[in-house]
Amino acid sequence: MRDAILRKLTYDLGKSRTGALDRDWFMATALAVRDRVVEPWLNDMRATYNTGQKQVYYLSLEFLIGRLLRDNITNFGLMAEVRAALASLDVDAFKVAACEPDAALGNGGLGRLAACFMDSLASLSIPAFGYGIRYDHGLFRQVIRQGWQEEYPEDWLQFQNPWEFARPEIAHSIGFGGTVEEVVNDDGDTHHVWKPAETVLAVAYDTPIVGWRGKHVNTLRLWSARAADPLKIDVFNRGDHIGALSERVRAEAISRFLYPSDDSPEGLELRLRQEFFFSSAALQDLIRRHLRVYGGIESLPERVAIQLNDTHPAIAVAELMRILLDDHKLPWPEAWRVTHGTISYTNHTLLPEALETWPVSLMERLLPRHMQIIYMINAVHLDAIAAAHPGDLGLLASVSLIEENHGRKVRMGNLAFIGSHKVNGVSALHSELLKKTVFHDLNMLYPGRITNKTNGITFRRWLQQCNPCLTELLTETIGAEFLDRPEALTALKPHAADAGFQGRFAEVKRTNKEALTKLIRQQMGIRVDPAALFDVQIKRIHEYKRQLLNLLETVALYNEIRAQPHNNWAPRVKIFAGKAAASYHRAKLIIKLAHDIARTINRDPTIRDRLKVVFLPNYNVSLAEVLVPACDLSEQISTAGMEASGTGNMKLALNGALTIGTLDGANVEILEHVGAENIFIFGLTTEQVAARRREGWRGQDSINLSPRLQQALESIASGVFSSDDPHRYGELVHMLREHDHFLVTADFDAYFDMQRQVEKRWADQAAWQKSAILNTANMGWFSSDRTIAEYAQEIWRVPVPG
Ligand code: 26W
Repeated sequence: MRDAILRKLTYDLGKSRTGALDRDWFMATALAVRDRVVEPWLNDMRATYNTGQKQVYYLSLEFLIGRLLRDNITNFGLMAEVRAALASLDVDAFKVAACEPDAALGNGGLGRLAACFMDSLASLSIPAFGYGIRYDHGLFRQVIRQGWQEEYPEDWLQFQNPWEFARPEIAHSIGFGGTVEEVVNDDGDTHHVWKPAETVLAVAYDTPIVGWRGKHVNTLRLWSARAADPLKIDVFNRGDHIGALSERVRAEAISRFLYPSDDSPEGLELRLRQEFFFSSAALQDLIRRHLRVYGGIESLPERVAIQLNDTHPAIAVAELMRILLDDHKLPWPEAWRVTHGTISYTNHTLLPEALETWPVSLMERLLPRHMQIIYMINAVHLDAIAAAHPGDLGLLASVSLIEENHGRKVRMGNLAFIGSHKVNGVSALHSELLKKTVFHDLNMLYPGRITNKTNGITFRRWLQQCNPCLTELLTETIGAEFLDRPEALTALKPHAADAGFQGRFAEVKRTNKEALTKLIRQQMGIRVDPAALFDVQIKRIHEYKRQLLNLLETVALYNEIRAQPHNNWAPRVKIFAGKAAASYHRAKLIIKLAHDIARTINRDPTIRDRLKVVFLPNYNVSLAEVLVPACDLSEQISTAGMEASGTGNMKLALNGALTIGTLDGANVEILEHVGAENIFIFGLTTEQVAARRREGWRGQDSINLSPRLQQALESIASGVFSSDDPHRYGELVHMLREHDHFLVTADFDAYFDMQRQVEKRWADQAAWQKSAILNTANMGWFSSDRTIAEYAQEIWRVPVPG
């Protein structure tokens, strides 16, 4: 390994040992590790073709991967070797690892889920490709200036990406616009030929994805856009050198940026271009591979499973139909059988504003042939329903692929539903709500199509890599079996009440909290006490996730401490991190409020160490890897019925945090697994939330009943935390009093009271540690290996070799 690293440094980077920067050592190490990956990778791909195994294709506009060095090293079992090699070269392995930029090609949960799934697919030896876009710039870098979020471009490819293999020879033509011609052949059959006005090339970049113990290696293939005719030579020769490049700029814009929207589509043409670009490239790529191995297209459903990660690749339904009808000349019913048998779709949100729709006019202009096909799918679909339910116009309107009311739009959720043999939600509650709400009528027409696949997380990254001390303690205590079989963590249960083990478990947590303490001091200049309760809310900033509820409780607690400074308050550090969509004004105001509250509390001499508030900037996968192992209390407090699943909740509980949460998303299943004594559940249920909204309830109704909440709101409204601009939060407080769509005020008292229960448990450290241990012991089921095994068996119908 030492020689390999030195060779890379010399011959690939052209550097000497003395002149090498940490970043050069990172590149050299990554390239040396990558060399170990290549042979098993090529062998696995060959074996897949030779044995005719079914391939899984995961289509996702987001892959939120983070760093890969430690991931590849642990999965390949090379940790000791690499450490020793770097040590012998006098190189600090931690500094080297820290040089790797995060691959932040995703916004949040959906993107991170895709990354966990890639890890599990490889670890279960299921042959799979991830298909997405190689954005030049991932999710924006968040800078906080005077408490306000500012967005800066992120530049992860600045110093080259050592993990990827450029494949300039793998380039598919992606068409846009133009016309559709009807051609009648000698047999009198009509065929359609799409003549795009514009062609862009999708060029492949491959990253090998190493499974646990290096057993299997899959491919993440990301597409980069290139102009088909990068330099218009006629224009160039006329002397217009800049104009000659304009086509290139327009084409390459497709893979320039990740859309930083979260839970609300921006409705921009460029976004639709991105969606079609990568869906079409993926289909062309996998069909070419299929034909090379199997000859005929009809066998696609037996050999290929395509999973749509949300509706972002839903246009694949129409594109696959187009390829089958126009290029392969399949009759409609046969094309539909192949499409429907191959594709399935995962829904990640119930928020109506997040369900994608595209104006018919835009679709007709950008994808004229696809629009024809969508009309045809709709006609076949609606004819069948009209025959079975004569006269039910309401039903037809609700299940149609076209929304007729607010300007004609294509409903991508309905297209994905109709085009799929299975549709799944991401937690038990969410899947049930899908049947009751957004897909109520479609579920009635196609019973059994909706299934549940509760999300999971990869324990390789979210336990072994991010929490090596806990991993070591677990291995010493219950053996190494849990590394391969996460359910084996239950062997920990008998140790939960053992005072000696509790002490060691607490010591591990303390070590992790010290590391976070150091980071907080370095980044923010704030001193926190690692002995305090670390209360953590880390996720996208969104009203439904209710960071505002947490902040209101912080203010109320602050008021109580000030009123009775001599009480025996349990020292607490409230830690926040997360990004707001750049255009989401109210979420950005909530970030500012967190900073205003933090500044006031942290500098109040009566409070001292009893309460500290910290907002860590630029939340990303790497920061999560420090926060997750150091958390005591995990905040999962969304309005019931609104968080599809959550996966941060799983990461924190696995690492021994106790959850304070609502009965929402996967919290419900976490409760079932860890037991009611080991989790703090509060607040309105989904049904109660719905009832309140139906009854026309207003925030003021709840505020009137809670003097504590009144006081907290008044202090915010009157400028206690914003003396420089006392009315800054007038809008926010007004919204809570009048609308409060997310029922922050309705859940306030229950939340406040539950936080006092948390303090009681914290005061009894033996009881707390016991609960924390039982969380770790009972979280095995939430491994994404379990989730992927379920997809494999029930949706993709591929064997799980194990
Ligand atoms: C088109 C704009 C847009 C962008 C992203 C709409 C919707 C999204 C995603 C649905 C946002 C997302 O990440 N959803 C999260 O998915 C996770 C993985 O299933 C769940 O755990 C989270 O509850 C869900 O919010």
